[in-house]
Amino acid sequence: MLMKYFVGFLVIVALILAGLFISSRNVSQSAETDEPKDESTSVPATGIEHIVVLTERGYEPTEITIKQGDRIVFSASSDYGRLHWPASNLHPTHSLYSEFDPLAPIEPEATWGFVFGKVGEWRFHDHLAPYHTGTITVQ
Ligand SMILES: [Cu+2]
Repeated sequence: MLMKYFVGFLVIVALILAGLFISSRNVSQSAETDEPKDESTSVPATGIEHIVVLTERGYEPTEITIKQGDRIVFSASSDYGRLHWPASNLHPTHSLYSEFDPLAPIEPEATWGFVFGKVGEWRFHDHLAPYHTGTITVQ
């Protein structure tokens, strides 16, 4: 009699595990199909990195031309000493290139890197000091 309950218990555990396995597979499959099909955003990274520094005088350089798939690392100079937040225009929504936005302030000594997958001329600003602006041209 006990054995019968034990077998029943095992069957239930097996069904739960199977259900979890199937649902986790469905989640990962739907995540894959939800990926953007836009070719401009799925371009492989080139591995080339550029540095743009925010200083008291603004971004240095203020204009930079890079290749599609290049990465730009945004940092703040030691004299700047405040939180920084590079982001796509337009302020405050950052809607022109919404992925180009760390979505949170960056610590003064920390950097934030972004791979530019979309060709275009992208104007940007510091979200916390929006009078500091620049332009990134992606070819
Ligand atoms: Cu902004």
